[in-house]
Amino acid sequence: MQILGNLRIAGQGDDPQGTKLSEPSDIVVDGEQILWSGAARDLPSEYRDAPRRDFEGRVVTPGLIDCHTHIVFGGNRAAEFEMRLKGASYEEIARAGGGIVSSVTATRAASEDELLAQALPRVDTLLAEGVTTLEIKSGYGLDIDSELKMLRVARRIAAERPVTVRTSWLAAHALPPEYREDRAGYLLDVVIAGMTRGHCEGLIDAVDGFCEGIAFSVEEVRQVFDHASGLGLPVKIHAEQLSDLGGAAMAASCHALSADHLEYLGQDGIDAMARAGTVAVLLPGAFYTLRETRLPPVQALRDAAVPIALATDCNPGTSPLNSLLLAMNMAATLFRMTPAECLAGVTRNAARALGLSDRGVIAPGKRSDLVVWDISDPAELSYRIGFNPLHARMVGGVYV
Ligand code: DI6
Ligand code: FE
Repeated sequence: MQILGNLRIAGQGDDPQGTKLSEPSDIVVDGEQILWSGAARDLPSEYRDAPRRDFEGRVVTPGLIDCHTHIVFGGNRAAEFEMRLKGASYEEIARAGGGIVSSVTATRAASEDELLAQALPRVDTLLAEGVTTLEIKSGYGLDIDSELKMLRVARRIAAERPVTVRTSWLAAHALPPEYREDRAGYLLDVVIAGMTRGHCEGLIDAVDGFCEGIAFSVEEVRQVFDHASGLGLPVKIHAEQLSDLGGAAMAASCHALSADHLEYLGQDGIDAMARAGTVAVLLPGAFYTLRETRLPPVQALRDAAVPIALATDCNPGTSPLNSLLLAMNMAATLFRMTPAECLAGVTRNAARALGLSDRGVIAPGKRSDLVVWDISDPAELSYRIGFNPLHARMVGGVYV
């Protein structure tokens, strides 16, 4: 047992003024769990003799959660970046066989060790900013063995670093060249058959699909989700990123944990998400990289009380972003989310987007994943650009 003493807890819970700070507080931790938190003067006597580290009034938040990444991939897409700067659109590049497919070639060619070695520096950058839980998707393999290879690398990241990794099966990310004439065959032979295998191997925590004109239709993703439900796996979706196909509403009807991107989401989708409790995951790094001008419907999501999470979407094509703090800043500046919403978006609501009820808030019984910051106002986490005020972090009760 140990005490993290003299901290000010950044307001969370359902407090709309969520960037308020508590009075000087103590957090009692026992192994992977928080036992108690509250005003220092109320510390129960049974804890008083536990070893204590004094944080001198610093601000503490739950460990940050990056709930949407494609951080395992081979190679990079700097050349495509240059093409887009010269005017080519993301969709044009994708249709010409570049885009996702070029990352697929590099990912297939890489060994597990090589993919791990390429991913770890990106992971380490996130962790250095206080990320303690990370979602990682497959989707650059697009054949069963390569997709499973990606997920094994994701699991190895959790073994190599102090972070919880949640994996998502995203074989329905793009159609690989060898199936160009056989969409149905790809869905059955690779997406669905591979899902069953990955599930049997314990590699899949959730199933995702890219629902878009350049990817898969609502009906195709629904077929993938039906199979996931049969296996008891939760689902999530990439939807309404480039157009409004109604993917978010379909996903909500399948009780999706989250629908992600959502710039083109309409009111029907919002209502369906509100009814189902589906989290809206906004990805300002992709919005920024694609120079998108259509804003996600933040006010309508608020009005409907849809929980909003934020993530990096770290991927080689549309969001080469390795900073969750920068994602918070972008969401505030570009989407006009409040600093309190940004903080909830990478803690409480991000936990919900992953179906994790044991984290994302500082409360008894929750995981002892905590970050102490050298700031005086929690809004600084969203306000500053390219600045990391992390002072200390604890993962599962251990300072790292
Ligand atoms: N949406 C995205 O923004 C990424 N995947 C997706 O489904 C882009 C993936 C890529 O271009 O490599
Ligand atoms: Fe994505």
